[in-house]
Amino acid sequence: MPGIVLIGAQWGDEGKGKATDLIGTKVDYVARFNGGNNAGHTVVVGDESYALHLLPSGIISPNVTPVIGNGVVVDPEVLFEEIDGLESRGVDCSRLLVSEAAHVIAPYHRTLDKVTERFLGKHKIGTTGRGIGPAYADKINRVGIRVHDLFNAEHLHDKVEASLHQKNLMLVKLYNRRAVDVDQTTDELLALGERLKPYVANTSLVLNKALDEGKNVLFEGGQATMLDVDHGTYPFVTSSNPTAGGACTGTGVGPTRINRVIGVAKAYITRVGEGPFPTELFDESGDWLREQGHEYGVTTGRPRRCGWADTVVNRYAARVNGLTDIVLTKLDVLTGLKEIPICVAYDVDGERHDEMPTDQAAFTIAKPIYETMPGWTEDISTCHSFDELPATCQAYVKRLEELSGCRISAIGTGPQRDHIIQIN
Ligand code: 2SA
Ligand code: GDP
Ligand code: MG
Repeated sequence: MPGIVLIGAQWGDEGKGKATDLIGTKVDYVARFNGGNNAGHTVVVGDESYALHLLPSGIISPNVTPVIGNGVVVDPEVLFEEIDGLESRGVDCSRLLVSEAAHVIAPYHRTLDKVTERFLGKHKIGTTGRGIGPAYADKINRVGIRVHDLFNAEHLHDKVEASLHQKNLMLVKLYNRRAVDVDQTTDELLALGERLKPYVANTSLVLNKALDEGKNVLFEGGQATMLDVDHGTYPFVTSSNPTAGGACTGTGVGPTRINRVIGVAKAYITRVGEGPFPTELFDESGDWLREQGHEYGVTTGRPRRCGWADTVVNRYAARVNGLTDIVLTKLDVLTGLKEIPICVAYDVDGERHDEMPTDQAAFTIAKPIYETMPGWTEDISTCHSFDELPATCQAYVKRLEELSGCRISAIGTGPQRDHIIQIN
């Protein structure tokens, strides 16, 4: 039975937490494969709302084993805060498995993230400041600390020394900061390792065995396609691969084990941080979407930039992820609009582009070409089937599906767990 990948099709915050939770009731394992506590997923269960950052959404469901894969960067301090917070609300986190090969975010990564952003000035990326980029940079530079390094004092000291050598030169000479102490950092990491130990496992082996036994595994992406370090709007991206391929490298499971790839897309679109965004609205429509959709960051509280649906982005996401279906969220937010524009292509310097330009200079100046659909005023949160939706609302969904080149299998009609229409 299946390996299902679930990813963000746009710039994040599409409602992946809710979509994961929807499928989560049918799965045995939920594995995160990229990013870290830069993610913010909201899962609403009854009257309770959970904001998850590093923990997989499956942590809320007692029958699911949540897994943090090798592709995730783990800040142990944040992990424990999140575990303590959930356990104080009665959520049992003892089932959690953390890959021994995942990289660790150390305090100096957080410092470097903030200092680098400040140093970049007008070229800044608008990161979440959680140390994500510097931790992945260390991984690629081969000076990273992995979870299994936390269990051997001598070995860890060696690794921390190697990792800090160049950074301390930079911190002191370039950023006018104090050097980070190797001994003290090693001791801090060893203490964190002690608490982490019971959760640590060979998660690639666990997940492959689970798939061999016919268990259902959901691979949950953090961030989204347009923030992918390879396929996103580089350099305004995160430092991992949130696209579907990342599910394999980020968990140690081969592509032949994936049976379904779900893309989560909002009925409009948002972005946080810097970078190009062709359908961004700078007028009152943008403010209206932000307020209607409560578009503020789950991790940092930053107001999200808002814009009309962009089907060039959706088509691109369908292609680079090999999407089998789309879960369309937040359709209810558009209720009350007379007309709803949909971006169907871009105008780049007078030339029409039906597909995403890979040249970022072209994407930065891309102007949306819109088609306009009639809106609806009826409350759709009480609709439980596609046929119950107002006719103009059905037409909007059908047009989005057609332009995105991918089947829409479910529609979010409100923030609650049961505000969803499944389409067979
Ligand atoms: P980073 O911190 O190095 O990953 O930042 C690099 C870029 O990636 C963007 N990014 C995100 N975009 C949307 N949502 C994210 N998670 C939080 C949420 C964001 C928040 O769910 O609301 O609370 O602000 C997320 N994480 C990273 C980031 O804005 C940079 O553009
Ligand atoms: P994620 O990062 O993709 O998991 O998304 P976030 O949790 O950061 O942001 C999505 C927000 O939209 C959350 O506050 C969800 O509760 C909310 N949400 C999800 N689906 C729907 C929906 O269909 N309608 C409405 N109104 N809100 C939704
Ligand atoms: Mg989010």
